[in-house]
Amino acid sequence: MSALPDSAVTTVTGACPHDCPDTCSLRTTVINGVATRVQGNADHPHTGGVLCAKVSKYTERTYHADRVLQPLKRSGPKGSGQFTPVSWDEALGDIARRLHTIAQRNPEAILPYSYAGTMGQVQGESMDRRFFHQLGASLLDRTICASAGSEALTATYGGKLGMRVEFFAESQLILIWGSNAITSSLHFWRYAQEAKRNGARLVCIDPRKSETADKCHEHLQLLPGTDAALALALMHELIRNDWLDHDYIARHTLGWDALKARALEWPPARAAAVCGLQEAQITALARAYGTTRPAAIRLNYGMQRARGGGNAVRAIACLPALVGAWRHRAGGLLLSSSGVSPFNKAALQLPQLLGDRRPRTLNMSTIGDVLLHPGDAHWGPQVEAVVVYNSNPVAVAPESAKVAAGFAREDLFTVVLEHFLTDTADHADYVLPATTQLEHWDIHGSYGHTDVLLNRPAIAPEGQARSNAQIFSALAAHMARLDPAFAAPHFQASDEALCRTAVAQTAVDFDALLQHGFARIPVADAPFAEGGFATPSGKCEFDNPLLAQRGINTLPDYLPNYETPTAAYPLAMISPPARNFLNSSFANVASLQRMEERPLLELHPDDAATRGIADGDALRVFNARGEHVCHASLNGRARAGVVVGLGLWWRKHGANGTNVNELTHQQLTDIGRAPCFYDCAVQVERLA
Ligand SMILES: Nc1nc2c(c(=O)[nH]1)N[C@H]1C(S)=C(S)[C@@H](COP(=O)(O)OP(=O)(O)OC[C@H]3O[C@@H](n4cnc5c(=O)[nH]c(N)nc54)[C@H](O)[C@@H]3O)O[C@H]1N2
Ligand SMILES: Nc1nc2c(c(=O)[nH]1)N[C@H]1C(S)=C(S)[C@@H](COP(=O)(O)OP(=O)(O)OC[C@H]3O[C@@H](n4cnc5c(=O)[nH]c(N)nc54)[C@H](O)[C@@H]3O)O[C@H]1N2
Ligand code: SF4
Ligand SMILES: [Mo]
Repeated sequence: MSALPDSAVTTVTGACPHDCPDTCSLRTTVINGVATRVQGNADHPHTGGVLCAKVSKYTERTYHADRVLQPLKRSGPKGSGQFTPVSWDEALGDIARRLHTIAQRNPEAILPYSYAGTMGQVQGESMDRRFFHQLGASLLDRTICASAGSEALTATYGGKLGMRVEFFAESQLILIWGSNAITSSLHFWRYAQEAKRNGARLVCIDPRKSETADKCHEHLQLLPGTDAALALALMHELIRNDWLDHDYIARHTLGWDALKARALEWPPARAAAVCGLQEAQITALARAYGTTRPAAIRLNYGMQRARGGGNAVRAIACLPALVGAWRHRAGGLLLSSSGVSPFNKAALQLPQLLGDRRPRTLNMSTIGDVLLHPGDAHWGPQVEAVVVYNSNPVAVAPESAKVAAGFAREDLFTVVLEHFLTDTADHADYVLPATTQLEHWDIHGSYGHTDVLLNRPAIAPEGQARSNAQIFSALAAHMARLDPAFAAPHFQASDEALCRTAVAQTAVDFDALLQHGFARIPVADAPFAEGGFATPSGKCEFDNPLLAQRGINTLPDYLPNYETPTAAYPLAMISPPARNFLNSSFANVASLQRMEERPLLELHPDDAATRGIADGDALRVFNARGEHVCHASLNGRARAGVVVGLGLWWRKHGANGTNVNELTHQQLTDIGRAPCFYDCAVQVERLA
């Protein structure tokens, strides 16, 4: 390395694009145009120079031998993953003609499908939206992850806002509720560790004895989907012992009398029976929460993936107001901070291109049913074309047998923008090679902290890869030959110009971003210390009258899971993230795959023993929807009655060509129309 001239070695500041609350600032070392190392930026306080194992391996992913580096056209049967390379012109020309033909009949027969493969404003939600708005395609309800919790939080506080993550370091009690922080929000965990060193107590509330539970002082290992019952019993104890901040309740909350009456129906013994906990665990937690200041709750989305997930978030979100925790900057709750995002989304996405058209909205969480729907007068036309980017629905969406059957439809025209031949890309008619974060511009907010980050390209695009925004821009240029509306200048904006548009007329200074890579958004230290909730009443809405209009109970309640155990399917299955994957991303990176070994199902030793299953045995986990073959892990993390299939492997990695989503269903949460990944009953059998 010392032989190289200094000028050939550069360090480029970027941002981690992944769906992770931490949104780290990256420093990429580039030698002679090749990225050799990706590290955490020590100058960015939340990153603190530290990255997770996954993104530390980013060069392995970027230079992976399996990267798709040129446009591919299907050459075998649908779903076979057989392709031949074609030129960009041939691919985009044909795609434009196909989409135009469908749009002339009815543009709603075209469906964009994207999620958070990158969370960037430009590569995630800019030129693509302009393109589909101009086309008049069906709109997508992006519910697959967080909409139950987000809508529930908004119904209670008025927006996605909460404690600033750095102040958890000053808390004296932290409830880590439905989150395996060591896996999924490592940089929050660093603040929690600091608090622990300063004497704070850490309590984990999770059906799995996670890596995080191992490191907390207490662990309440409740049954999946029972969090609302626990929260109501905590309220019961706060009331009975008068551990309440009466002044805060009187001035800053709405519906206290009704909530109080509801909570008094939940003595700890009742909740203990529902949650599968000891009564004493609940009363001890209530005492700690009622008598420790400042007390903070780190809620995460793991606890809202069940039928009552929205109500559970509402119940938990009431707790800080009851004890006046919000008065202190190190007290309160954090689920998501994305409400402070300053971006000018309308300027990026140009919804006015829809004109007076009002296309239908289809829910991404039921993509299986959506693709299999024949279409009718009420529902609208059958989906004839789907354009997928930043997502791998065949692996990540629930009830994957139906999702795969939908994507396998011979008459469906499918375009997938990807880095790799994922399970979804295997079903494409065209696969278009997309750049990775090291190869393109982007700009990022965060849902875990409150900074804005700029991502500069560190290297030139690999092969013929183009960024998502450039691909939609080039596709628009081909469409313009068939429909002049696509010739408008807003389809030719560069990625860097789109980054500038994102923060134009906001408090964020683009030149400062260019210089430092990140900028702080001004936010109050203790956002609700004096009330000031963004709800219509300006109060924390325990009782929210507007929910009634949507057919939702106005007061938080416990709703049992859709799938409570039965004789045929006696085990509850949850499928939270594996530490070394990010959803289904990284599941094909060899060094990370080795760390996760193979698809596993964690079982309690008693549940294994009654089935004659030993550690490492091959097994089938099944229900009426399908079966998944994997191996038993008796690592002590599962509680009796609950099995854990850590996700998300690709289907094609599975011994029988499936992953855990073969077992999940498409019913939706109480609030937010989201999937119920962790509300799923199964049976398990040793494989002969
Ligand atoms: N390494 C890694 N990091 C990730 C991800 C990843 O795949 N891998 N995914 C990212 C994404 S997309 C998201 S949305 C975030 C958030 O990710 P989350 O979905 O919040 O995932 P975790 O933080 O792992 O927390 C899930 C925890 O909730 C527990 N849980 C399951 N059911 C229940 C329940 O009913 N009640 C309670 N109290 N707990 C329950 C699980 O056992 C698990 O330990 O993480 C992001 N970070
Ligand atoms: N059983 C079960 N299922 C789950 C979950 C669970 O806990 N259990 N978690 C759910 C959650 S929280 C979420 S958020 C979803 C996530 O589901 P997805 O959003 O689909 O996330 P990934 O599986 O990471 O797939 C993202 C894909 O985008 C691609 N990609 C990344 N960057 C770019 C880019 O710049 N351009 C293009 N064109 N492609 C790019 C990646 O290569 C990857 O294949 O999964 C959900 N599914
Ligand atoms: S995935 Fe999360 S922890 Fe890892 S580098 Fe990205 S933002 Fe940081
Ligand atoms: Mo997610």
